[in-house]
Amino acid sequence: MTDSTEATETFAPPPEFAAAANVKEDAYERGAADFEGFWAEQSRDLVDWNEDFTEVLDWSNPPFAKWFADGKLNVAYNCLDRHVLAGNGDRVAINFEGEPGDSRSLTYAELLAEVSKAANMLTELGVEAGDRVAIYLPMIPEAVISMLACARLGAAHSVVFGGFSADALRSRIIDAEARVVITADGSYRRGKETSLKPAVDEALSHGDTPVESVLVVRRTGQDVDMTEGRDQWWHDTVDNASPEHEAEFFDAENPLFILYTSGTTGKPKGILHTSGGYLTQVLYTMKAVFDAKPETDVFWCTADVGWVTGHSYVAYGPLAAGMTQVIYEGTPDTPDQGRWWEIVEKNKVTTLYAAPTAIRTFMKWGEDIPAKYDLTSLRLLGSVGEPINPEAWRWYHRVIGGGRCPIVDTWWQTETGSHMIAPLPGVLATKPGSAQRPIPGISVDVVDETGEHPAGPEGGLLVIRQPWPSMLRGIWKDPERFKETYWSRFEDTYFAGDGARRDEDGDIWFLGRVDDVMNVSGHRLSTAEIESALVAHPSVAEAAVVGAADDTSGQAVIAFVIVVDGVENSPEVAEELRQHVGKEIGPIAKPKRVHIVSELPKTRSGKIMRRLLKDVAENRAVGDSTTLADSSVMELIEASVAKS
Ligand code: 6R9
Repeated sequence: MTDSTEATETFAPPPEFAAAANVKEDAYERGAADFEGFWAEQSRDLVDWNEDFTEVLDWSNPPFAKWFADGKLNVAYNCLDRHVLAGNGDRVAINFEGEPGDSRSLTYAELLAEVSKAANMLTELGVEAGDRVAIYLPMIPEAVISMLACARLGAAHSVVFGGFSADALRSRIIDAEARVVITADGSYRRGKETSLKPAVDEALSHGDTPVESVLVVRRTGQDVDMTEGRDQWWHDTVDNASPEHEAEFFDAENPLFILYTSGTTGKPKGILHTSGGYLTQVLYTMKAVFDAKPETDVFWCTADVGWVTGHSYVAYGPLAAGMTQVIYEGTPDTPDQGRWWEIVEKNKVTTLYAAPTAIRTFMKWGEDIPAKYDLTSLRLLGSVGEPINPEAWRWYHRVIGGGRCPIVDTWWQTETGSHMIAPLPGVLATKPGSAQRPIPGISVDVVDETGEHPAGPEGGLLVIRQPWPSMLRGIWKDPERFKETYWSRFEDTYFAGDGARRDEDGDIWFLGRVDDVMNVSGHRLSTAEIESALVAHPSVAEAAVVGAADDTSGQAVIAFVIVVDGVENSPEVAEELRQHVGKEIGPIAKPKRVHIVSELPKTRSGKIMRRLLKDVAENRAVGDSTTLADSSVMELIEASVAKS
């Protein structure tokens, strides 16, 4: 079978980029020779430890790892105080762009003062080291300020994405036993005011949460109900608190945050991350993968703080690295489809980190939109969240990166805490569609179903062989589920749940979640591969493929496709696309049905929820869609499928 995703062409880093890169080829060897020694060295180099550690890794009770356990540090101190003490207090930490066009800049000294005030206020509310605080905020500076204030106090935050429902918020508050909720009246999205506070009121209305206090940031000024004795305005309390706060130092394994992530089924898992190891690998990947140059770079990670990418590469990574970063509140098409590029031009962004789904949307809108802006400040591009199809990769490289910016396709998970597989941009010639190699100090394999043999050329399962510093320390309050989900399939080996294969150069290509691998008449087909073939057709803007139960073939390939403007929704077009896939990949991959739809169901982190499409394809009632960015999408899809 031919492979439509394979790209023979590679892109060597520009010589100046390679020469100036922070990390060179020798890092791979050093990481492989002695991974514990390697990570100890990175940690001492990149993290300010208040007390040095004597033991690097304690793996005496797998899968429960401890890294740098007897060291002491404060994560917020590493993000703030140390930069101010080093004389960089005047450097801009955050350039905030509000959706309506307002903007706000915070230097490191100002951010330290804001975080100190918030820490003092949380202390007044009784928050102590070891407690949990729920954060339900839009993408405004107070989200980062709140996270860092918790870290400063040694309290763990549980950020709940602002697009989640009151129910989702309530169950997460209860599971984490949060005492305080930090929220806002609302925010601006798509040119409109959205509200958040009513969802908090509803979540707390059952009286079954341990929440004692709610802090409310005023963002839009809309009317909100304030419950006496429970709710207080941020501007009445935090703003009046003292801007002085002395950081205490905590154990390396002190919990930093819990972040809930939905499994394919069942209740969301509270992924637990701790401090010293997490910060070490987040900082190392800032340096190695993002080639962070804090004096000159302007970093923009477009992810929401409600997602792990917003934790590691908005709240912690860029700040711990002392960089200037951009935070944007709203949607890419407000007030028009050039908004992102206007932000890049205005802020002279050097490093842009985004999801493939956003790139494909921009492709659909057309390259004349970014062409109107000066994007020459960009020097490095990143991709995260799902496999980036080679078409989108090339477009990103050419249209956004002007052909001169390396692209780092970064594979990682909420569970891994930071990048695991990604090219070092100054070292490897990058390959459209491949995340390529584990970063130095990380050891992965692609194995067959038994776990005993390397997978063949058709691919297999991705596993991680050794513990890594930013690995999850468990599932909150559920050690059994932690073992069962990740460590039971293969002994002492982390099972990631992703399908992958290696090409002849040893480079890794992701094939989607294992649950997205289809089996049609005994042939293994990847959803990602067929989607890539569809997206490569000039009529297609976006595609999602699922395997639906089929009497004859076991599973049948069903495709949901968004066509580009000007192409009509007709049986002829659907048939042409079927034939196209057959031609590109092989007749076996030809979708049984192609549904042309106007939207695809996506989470706010940009992942297509194939599970829901599968429900449609198998004529079932659509399952839980509460994590969708826009829950009305499923009705639109069901309606267009019914018509076709
Ligand atoms: C960071 C993040 C994790 C899952 C992961 C995989 C998919 C993420 C990817 C990628 C291929 C990449 N994924 N990045 N697949 N190439 N560069 O996305 O965390 O929300 O926990 O999702 O996302 O399937 O297992 P999370």
